[in-house]
Amino acid sequence: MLPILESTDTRALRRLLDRTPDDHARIEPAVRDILGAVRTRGDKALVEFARKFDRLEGPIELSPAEIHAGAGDCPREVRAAIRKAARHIRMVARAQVPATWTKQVAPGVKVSQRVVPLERVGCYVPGGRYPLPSSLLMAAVTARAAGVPEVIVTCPRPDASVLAAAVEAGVDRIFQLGGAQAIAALAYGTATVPRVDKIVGPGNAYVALAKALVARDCAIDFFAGPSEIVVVASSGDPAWIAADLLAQAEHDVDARALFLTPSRRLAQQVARAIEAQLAGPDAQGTPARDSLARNGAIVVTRTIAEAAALANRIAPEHLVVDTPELGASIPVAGSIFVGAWTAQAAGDYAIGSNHVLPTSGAARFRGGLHAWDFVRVSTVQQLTKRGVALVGPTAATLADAEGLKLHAASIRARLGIAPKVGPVK
Ligand code: HSO
Ligand code: ZN
Repeated sequence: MLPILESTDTRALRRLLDRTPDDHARIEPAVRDILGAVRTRGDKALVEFARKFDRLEGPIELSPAEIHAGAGDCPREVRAAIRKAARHIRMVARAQVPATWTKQVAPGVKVSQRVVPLERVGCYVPGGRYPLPSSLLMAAVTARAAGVPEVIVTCPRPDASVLAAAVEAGVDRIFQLGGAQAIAALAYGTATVPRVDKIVGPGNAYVALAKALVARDCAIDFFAGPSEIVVVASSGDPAWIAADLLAQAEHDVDARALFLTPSRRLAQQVARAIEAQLAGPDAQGTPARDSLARNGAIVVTRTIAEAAALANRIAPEHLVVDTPELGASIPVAGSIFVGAWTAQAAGDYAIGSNHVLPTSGAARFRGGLHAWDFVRVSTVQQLTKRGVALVGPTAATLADAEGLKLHAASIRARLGIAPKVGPVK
């Protein structure tokens, strides 16, 4: 039975909140070795690692003919669902693309925002327990919608559904690579794999650490680790709440599912519903029970406001609330699902919002994967003679205050005050 904790039990609560699974220190030497080997030995190292870690023999890259033939094996209804989900994701991503604009700051002082897509991005698609065509769509469709001309995918074992998603998203190239070696290939490039400007997508601990380690040489999105869900509600259908918690617990033993409520009665009903659903056929053979036993909990709070404050401290990947007002009172979450009809797992696939989301508290400082992740936003500025006459004196005064005389001189030159010169040696 899922433990029901009291919010007044500060010790139990702290144990629950402090639990950040962090085996990075343990795996770091191995990940560094893999990155170094791919960097120095390129394709040779990739082939060795593919054989050793993924038991893969074939060529690193799939040909366009192989991609299309494989995608053709995907059942027709799955392909139709992929197409529809992609359409929704595209619609949302297009709305996200930042606007270009021009602002007249003062007469003759013009500042514009320029938005330019990245040249080439790499989407990591995990090849773990389940094939994840939905994760490919979330990354690749969003990249394309942002205008990225070249989108490449790495996936150790792309099945027919992943290939169909790649075709739908307009992916250019697919490499059968997984783990830290895939990240190294994307970040540094090899003879076969081109170096990318940014790597996005979720992965296991090795992938997450490899992304963090290459981040000095290649942009990355963020830490997207084991799935998390926090449901905050004072009312609702216990079977539906239980189903949402179980759905994310299904991903991984490290997934985390929490229910925070001021209603003791609802807490008990949800605990019973979880037990009943865990005994059902769909839960068999999944990590859901282990995941809940390790990282799950129901917390009974004194008030709904206390539950909201607790959720905010957790900064969950997915937040599920029963009313819009409650959602508004919890600003720190990766993605927010409002109302009983909003099945959180529908958002994993087909609502159109992105499911590549920050985990382990990273929602404190950013939201999910977004069209912004695939563009450079720069400013372009232009002064006229009148413009420099307006802002030049202010700038020169500040340059003087900082003691940067040559800065000041370069500005005053435009104001008719020639830079000081000395004898040329
Ligand atoms: N809930 C996962 C994404 C996913 N679910 C893929 C099903 N397939 C992380 O947000
Ligand atoms: Zn999911």
